[in-house]
Amino acid sequence: MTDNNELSINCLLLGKTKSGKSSIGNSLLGSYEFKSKFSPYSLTKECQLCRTYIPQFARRMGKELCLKLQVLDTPGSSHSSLEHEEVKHRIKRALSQQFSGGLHMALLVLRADIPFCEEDNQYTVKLAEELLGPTWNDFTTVIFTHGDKLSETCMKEDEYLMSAPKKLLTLLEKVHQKYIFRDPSDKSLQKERSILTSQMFDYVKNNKYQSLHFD
Ligand SMILES: Nc1nc2c(ncn2[C@@H]2O[C@H](COP(=O)(O)OP(=O)(O)OP(=O)(O)O)[C@@H](O)[C@H]2O)c(=O)[nH]1
Ligand SMILES: [Mg+2]
Repeated sequence: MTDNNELSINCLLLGKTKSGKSSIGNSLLGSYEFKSKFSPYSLTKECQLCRTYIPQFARRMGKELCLKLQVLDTPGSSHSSLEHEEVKHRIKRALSQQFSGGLHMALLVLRADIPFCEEDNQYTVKLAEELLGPTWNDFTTVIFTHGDKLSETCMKEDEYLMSAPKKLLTLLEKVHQKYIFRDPSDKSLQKERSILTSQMFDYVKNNKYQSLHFD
């Protein structure tokens, strides 16, 4: 996790197609690296790794630490042209090829504006379990996209969660209440990156900087 004056987070984006994975990836990187747009089909077909360095991310014992952030974008579950097994196979292969240094966090991307239905998301959660193994929940953080719809309706995050389906609350319990609401409105990519990375870093620290390794 810490190498000289460098911290590192290796992050995997997982979620249903059109949940906003590539868009979050771009915010994390602070630049438009991944293709992301409205479309009636699944846009991302291949896994793609991009990295960025964020200087002066933190300080330790008077020294400034830079964050090396690596983000793996992936094809989504319920893909419009790939079978579930093929999606899984592509992500599995990319994990072992790209994250030889281990994975610190998987971001499980859910749309805040679509009611959580277990049946609909079963492949997404299953994918996390299948790819990350029995401790998947220690390494997984739920990230809600379209959080801007909450501010549009003046709904607070805790109000949203209080009225959320039990299945969603059970999932959040499983991942030890690690969740982030994303609200990209009125923010530059850089500003959003700074908010997201600091929340992610807290979760990685709370998980004792552990990382998962793949064959
Ligand atoms: N308003 C709003 N739009 C979002 C948000 N996140 C993503 N979008 C939009 O949703 C659309 C799909 O986002 P993508 O990032 O392409 O989603 P994806 O999960 O990568 O989709 P595929 O690769 O096609 O499976 C794009 O038009 C994004 O701009 C969000 O938090 N708020
Ligand atoms: Mg995509």
